[in-house]
Amino acid sequence: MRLGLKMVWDKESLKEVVRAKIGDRKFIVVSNREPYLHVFQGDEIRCVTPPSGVVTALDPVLRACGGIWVAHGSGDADKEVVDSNDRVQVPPEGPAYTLRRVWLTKEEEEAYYYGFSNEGLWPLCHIAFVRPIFNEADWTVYRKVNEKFAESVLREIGDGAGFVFVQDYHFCLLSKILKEKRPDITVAQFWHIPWPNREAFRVCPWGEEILRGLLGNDLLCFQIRYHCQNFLDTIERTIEAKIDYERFSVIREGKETLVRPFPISVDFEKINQIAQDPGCDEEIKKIKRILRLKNRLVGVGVDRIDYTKGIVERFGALDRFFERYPEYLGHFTFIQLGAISRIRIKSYKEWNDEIYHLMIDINEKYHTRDWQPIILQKSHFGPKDLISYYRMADVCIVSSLHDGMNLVAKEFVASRFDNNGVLILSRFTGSARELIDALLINPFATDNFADTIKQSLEMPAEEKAKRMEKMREVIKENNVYRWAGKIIGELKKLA
Ligand code: GDG
Repeated sequence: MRLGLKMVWDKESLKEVVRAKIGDRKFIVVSNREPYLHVFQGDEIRCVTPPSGVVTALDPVLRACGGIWVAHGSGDADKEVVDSNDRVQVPPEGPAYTLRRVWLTKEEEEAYYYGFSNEGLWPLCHIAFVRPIFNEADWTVYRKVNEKFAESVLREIGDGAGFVFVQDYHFCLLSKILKEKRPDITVAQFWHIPWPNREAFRVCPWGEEILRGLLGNDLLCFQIRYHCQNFLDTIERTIEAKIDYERFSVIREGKETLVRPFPISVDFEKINQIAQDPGCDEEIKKIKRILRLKNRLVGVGVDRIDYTKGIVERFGALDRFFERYPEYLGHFTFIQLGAISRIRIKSYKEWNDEIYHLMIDINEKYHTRDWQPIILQKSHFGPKDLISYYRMADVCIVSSLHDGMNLVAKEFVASRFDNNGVLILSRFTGSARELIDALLINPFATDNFADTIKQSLEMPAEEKAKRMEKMREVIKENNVYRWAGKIIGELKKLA
């Protein structure tokens, strides 16, 4: 589809690119989190989608171009629905690609996922002031799990040619293992979270091995150029390798790894369509009735409950806002949708408790007979429900302390076909580089944050529309199909 002179990527154009560039090679995506989990509900088996930015972005790509997605089978009914090769066709309502499940023991999940990945690498890469924990036993299992995934991927490729697209920080060693066994396949990896500067990275005891593992890739992608630069800088100071700053690549033992920024995105058209469905209007009415919102102004936040998302800072700013501008008491309600995440990790549990108690304190301070300032909903929402909340909001607040991209900001913009609603967006997200018409904030600057909430609620309709229109143009053009198409185009040059 063309928009003026600019090409707008969609499912069809991505399909064409995949056909032309990948041909009959197998297309394999690897991530820790699976796009569909099967879970028991009483005697029935239900299929659910997890709250994950990686899944949000990759599922439309796989639906468009088919292929195999290798991931950890973590649903309690996952084993019930796979074939003898641990495969199941998804999505259930219209199968478009193969999900190949890898089984991990409880101990493996504990050490590789909760341990090294999420207590070590996650805080290491986010400047969120949570100390990374590096445990030798976790690292040993992490390595083993990377080998385990490599076996599954190699089995899926068989003797043929293949493109493997690895996702995220759970697989720092996977690409190297794959290339050692099959130098002929092309391997790329997308790092969804930030890459820290070299001073932060050097505290990791296995930093060198991690860097050597990542240099197994033919193409290594980050969200923004700044993370690429941090990566190259880390390589330069840590291991023996040649860096070509012109080509933005690393050469080590004769092998080149290209390092490139590719800002990830969402399926703009799909979200835009769902938002216009009359079912959404019905849903909004229902939510307003159940939450007794009447005709009050509404703010919305949607996050996995994670300390990097700045929810405590957001609640702090709301407190300051009501303190400074009491005329809004009873007239503005903030709804926080928070999907529980990684709750087995101590810092996550503590954060959950802190958020809950903070909400209670703020509500106690300001509530009236029929109104409370913050409503916290911790249940899991389907994509349609989320879009109804986005559409209902006068303001959506994204206040991450550090975030690779943040897809919630882009989803909100894609939902607002009415050109209404204001986005308050943390400067410390990758999205802030593209969405410059949002109201950009520093989530640590509470007074300014509180004033920005007021500004958002008082913004003239004309200015809101102008800002939203511009942001929608950006996301419409830079959608997730373009993201995938560009990466596949780059890979083809290397194959
Ligand atoms: C990483 C990086 C980067 C939320 N609650 C529910 C739900 N969600 C969905 C949202 C959104 C996704 O989860 C979260 O997206 P984020 O971008 O905030 O991502 P992270 O999970 O932190 O992921 C991040 C991303 O990778 C992609 O590269 O943007 O920077 O940290 O899509 O709508 N989804 C469902 N139910 C919920 O209750 N189904």
